[in-house]
Amino acid sequence: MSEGSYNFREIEKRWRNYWLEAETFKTRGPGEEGFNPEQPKFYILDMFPYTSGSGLHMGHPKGYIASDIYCRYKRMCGFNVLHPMGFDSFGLPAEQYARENNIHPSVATERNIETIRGQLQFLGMAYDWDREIATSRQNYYCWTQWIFHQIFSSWFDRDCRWKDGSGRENNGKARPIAELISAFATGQRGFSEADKRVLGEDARKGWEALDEGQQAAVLNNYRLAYQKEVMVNWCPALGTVLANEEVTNEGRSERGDHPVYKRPLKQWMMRITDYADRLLEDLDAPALPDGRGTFRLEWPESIKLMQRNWIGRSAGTEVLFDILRPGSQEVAEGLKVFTTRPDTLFGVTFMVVAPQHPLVVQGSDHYLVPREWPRDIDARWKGADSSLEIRQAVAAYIEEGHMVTQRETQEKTGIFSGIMARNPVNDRIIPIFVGDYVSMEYGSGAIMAVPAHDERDFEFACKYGLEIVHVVEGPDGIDDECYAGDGTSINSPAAGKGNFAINSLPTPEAKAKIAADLERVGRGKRAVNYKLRDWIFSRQWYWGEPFPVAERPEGYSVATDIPVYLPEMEDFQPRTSEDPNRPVTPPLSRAGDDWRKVLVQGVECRREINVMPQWAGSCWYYLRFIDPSNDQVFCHESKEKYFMPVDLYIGGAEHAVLHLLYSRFWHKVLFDLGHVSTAEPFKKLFNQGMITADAFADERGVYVDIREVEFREGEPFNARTGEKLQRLAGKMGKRYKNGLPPEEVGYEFGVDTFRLYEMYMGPLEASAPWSMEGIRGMQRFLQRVWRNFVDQGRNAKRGGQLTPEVEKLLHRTIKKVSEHISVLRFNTSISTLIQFNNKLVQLRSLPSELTRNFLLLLAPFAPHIAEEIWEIWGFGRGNISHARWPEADDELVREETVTLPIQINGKVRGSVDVAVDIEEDDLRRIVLGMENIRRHVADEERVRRFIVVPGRIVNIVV
Ligand code: ANZ
Repeated sequence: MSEGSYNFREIEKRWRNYWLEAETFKTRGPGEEGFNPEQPKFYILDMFPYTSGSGLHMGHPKGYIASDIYCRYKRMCGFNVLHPMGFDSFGLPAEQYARENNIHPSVATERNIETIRGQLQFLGMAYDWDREIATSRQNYYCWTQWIFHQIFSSWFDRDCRWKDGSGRENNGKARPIAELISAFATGQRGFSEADKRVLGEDARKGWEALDEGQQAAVLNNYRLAYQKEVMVNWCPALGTVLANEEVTNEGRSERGDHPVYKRPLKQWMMRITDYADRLLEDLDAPALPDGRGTFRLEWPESIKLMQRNWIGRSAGTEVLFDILRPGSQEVAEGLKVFTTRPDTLFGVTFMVVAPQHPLVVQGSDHYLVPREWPRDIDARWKGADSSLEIRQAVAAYIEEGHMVTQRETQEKTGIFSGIMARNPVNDRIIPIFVGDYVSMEYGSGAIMAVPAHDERDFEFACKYGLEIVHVVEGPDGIDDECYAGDGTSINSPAAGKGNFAINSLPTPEAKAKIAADLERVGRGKRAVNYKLRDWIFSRQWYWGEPFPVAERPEGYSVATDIPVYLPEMEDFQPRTSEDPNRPVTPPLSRAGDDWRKVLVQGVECRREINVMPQWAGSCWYYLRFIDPSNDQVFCHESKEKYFMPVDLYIGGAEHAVLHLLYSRFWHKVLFDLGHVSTAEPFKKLFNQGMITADAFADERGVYVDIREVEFREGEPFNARTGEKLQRLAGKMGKRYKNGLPPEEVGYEFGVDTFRLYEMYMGPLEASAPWSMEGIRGMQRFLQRVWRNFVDQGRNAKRGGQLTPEVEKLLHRTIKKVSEHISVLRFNTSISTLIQFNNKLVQLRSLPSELTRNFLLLLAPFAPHIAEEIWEIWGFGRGNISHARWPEADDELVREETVTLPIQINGKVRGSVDVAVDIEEDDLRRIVLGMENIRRHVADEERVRRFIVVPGRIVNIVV
C-alpha cells in the first residue's frame, strides 16, 4: 500500500511548531490574563521523568500518551485543563551520569532536560511548557527548602482532635513548634520519658532554666524533621549511604556490587510515623475536603493495599517480663515485649532480644553472672560456660551483628545471653537469647518466643534444641511442628474466673481475656506498632538540595536563611575507600569556608553538609506546577484552591509506596499548617502497564540491536550476518539493546501512528510486548483515513446528506468512544474508530458533518493528522484542540438495545438491557457485576463457561 500524499513527517512537524508558537495549550489560573472563573478545572498529572542521561525509549511515553489523550479530551469537553510537565533532576543517578561522562552535574542535567523535552515535544504532547520546572533549579529548590523549614518548625500534637473541612474527626495535627515551647514554658506541658532521658537530672528544672542546648535537645524529640543517630547501610566503595532497596540480599550494593556495612550515623529524619494512622485512614475516607467540596480517593485497590502493608499497623499487647538477678529469684528489672498473640503466653520457652538491645549492650556486666542457676532451669544452661566466656561470646556476636547487613532470608543465629527472665503468667524461668531475627526497630526490640506457634521461633528452637510447648490446638488437632493459626487454647489454666484462665477458649477470646487480665495485674497493656519507619532524610552526595540549617558551636542545629544554593564545586566526587571504618565525608565537607560558615543571629555556625534525598523534590512538585514562577510564595493560595486536588495522576506502579507515601505525608503537614486546602493531593490514581519487548541474542548470548533483527516466517535472524537468533521475552532497556528512542520510531512510522499503536496494544493497565508488525498495522489505518478524507474526500466525495443508517452509526460511535475514553479504555476507543472508518471508506459521499465528527473523535489520539484534515476541509485552523467534543443523540442511540435473559446452570436468574452490538467482554463484565447474578455465581473464578447467543440469551455455567 503506498503512502499516497500522507506526508506525516511534514504534517507532524508543522503542527508541532504551530502549537508551540500559538501557545495552544497554555493554561490560565486565577489572577492570570484570560482566566475564566466559571470554567470547571481538571488537573491531570504525569509522574515526571528522571533525568539520568539516556533519554526516553519507546516504553516511557505510554503513560504520557495516555494522559495526553485524556487531557485533550477533557479540554474539548469544556474543562480548564492543567497538564504540566517537568523534570526530577537531583539525585545520585544524575550525579553518577555526570561523573561517568566527566561533565558537571549542573550542565549534564540541563542537557538531559533538553533531550527529554525535545522528545516529548516531538510526540505532540499538549503540555503548557511555560510551566516547566526542574527540581534541581534554584527557583524550585529554594521552595523545597522553605517546606523543609515548615516541617522542621513544627511538631505533631497527638492530643489535638479536630474536624476537617468535610466535617470528619481527625486525631493529631502538626502545629508550630512555638506553641510547644510556650506550653513547656507555662508549665502546661511536662517532659516526656524521652525528654527525661536527654535531660537527666535537669529534667526537674523548668523550661526557662534549661540552657539553649538542652532546649534544642528536647525540641529534637518533637520536631517533624529531627536528627538522630541511626544504623545506616554504609557503602565505603561508593562513599555513600544506601537505601534498603539499593542493597542486594547478599548485603552488597545494587550498583557496582560492593560490600555494604551497618554503621551508626547522625542523620536528618522525617517523623512520618506520627502520620501513620492518618495516612492509613485517609486511604479509605468517605469524604476528604478540597477547596470546593469533598472527594474520596479513587486509587487501585492493589496500591492501597501496598500502602497499608508498608505502614503495617499491628495491634497487640505489650507484656512485661521480669529479669532476675543472677543466681536468685530477685527481680532486677523488667523486659517489655510486643506480641500479637498473648494467648500463647503459656507456650513461651525462651526470649530473644535484638543485638542492639540496651539489656545486652549496657546491662551485660551487671547480669552476666550465672553463678548459681535457678532450680528449674534446663540442665544445658547450668554451668555450661563460665560467665566470662559467655560475656566474651556475646560481645563478639554483637560486634559481628553490627557490621553485616542482616536479611530475613539468612539463617537465624543467636547466642545465650546469660540472663534469665520470669514469665508473668506462670512464673517459669526461661533463658534470654540475643538473636538477629529480632529487630531493635520494631516493638520493643525483644520478643517472647513461642516455638510451637511461630515459624521463626520454631526454626530457632530446632536449631538450638530448645523446648517446644503446644498451647493452641488447630482444627486438625495438635500439630507436631508449628501451628501459627487460630484454634483453641490448651495446656493453659482451666477456663474460669481466675487470672489467665484461658484453656478451651477460642483464640480471639483467649487473647482478649489474657490481655485484660495482664492489664489488671499491671503486667501488660494494649499497644499498636507500625512497620513504617521514620524516613532517613540525609544523603552523602553532592547533587541534591542543601539543608537550610546549620550547626551552632554548642552542637545543635538551627534554621538558616533561605535560599541556600548548592556551592559550585569542581571536585564534587565522593571519597571512596575499602575501609568500612573511614569517617564519612560528604562532598560538601570540602566546600570552601565562604559557603560552610554562616552567621545565624550573630553566631558563626557551620552549614549542614549532607543533602536531601532524591525523593524530596518530587514530594511537592504538583503544587509548584500550579504557580511555577512565583517568587513570593511556593504556590499562591487562590491558585492552589482552584486547581487542587490533582484529578488524575498517571504513572508507574513502581512508585506505589515511597513517592506516593512521602508526598502524601508532606501534603498533610502543609495541610495542617494551613498552606494547602486539601487533605490529600491525588484524587484518582492510574498505573499504566509496562511495554515489554523481546530481546534477541546470538549463540554467544550477546544481545543484537533490534534494528538489526529481521524476521523470516516469524523467526528472528541477524539481518547483517544471517545468523539465527534466540528470542528472549522481557523488559525493555539499554542493556538489552531493544529500546528504541521514540523519535526514531516516530520518524519512521509517524508520531500519530506511534501514539495510536501504544494505546492500541491492550488495556492501559496491562503490560504488553512491543511489535513492529503491530505498528505497521496502525500506520495502514491512518493511511486509509488520509486517502478517504483527503485524496478522495476533499473534492470528489465531499458533500451529500447523512443517511439515517450512517447517522445512527455516527451517534453510536460517538457514544461508545466517549464512554470508553472517559474511563481510559483507549484500546477499545481506537478499535471503534477503526471499525467506523472501515464503514466510511465504503461511502460514495462524505457529508461535512460526518467528517467533522470523525475528526473530533480522532483528535485526542492522532492530533496532527486530525488538525491537518480539519484545516483542509475548512473547519478551522489549528483549533481542533479547542473545538467542542461531540455529543451523542440519545434518540438515535437508544433503540439499539435488547433485553437478554440470563441463565445460570439452566435456570433464568435475571435479565439485562444492553446494546445490540455489545462486545462479549463488555457483556460479561456487566452481567457478572450484577448484584443478583453475583449472588448465584459467588466468585468469578467459578464461571466455567459464559455463552452468548447474540440477541437471544446469556448462558452461564458454574
Ligand atoms: C509471640 C508470638 C506467638 C508471636 C505466636 C507471634 C505468633 P506483626 O504481626 O508483624 O506485628 N515480634 C515482635 N517484635 C519483634 C521484633 N522487634 N523483631 C522481630 N519480631 C518481633 O508481628 C508481631 C509479632 O512479631 C509478635 O508476636 C512477636 O512474636 C514478633 F504464636 O509474640 B509474637
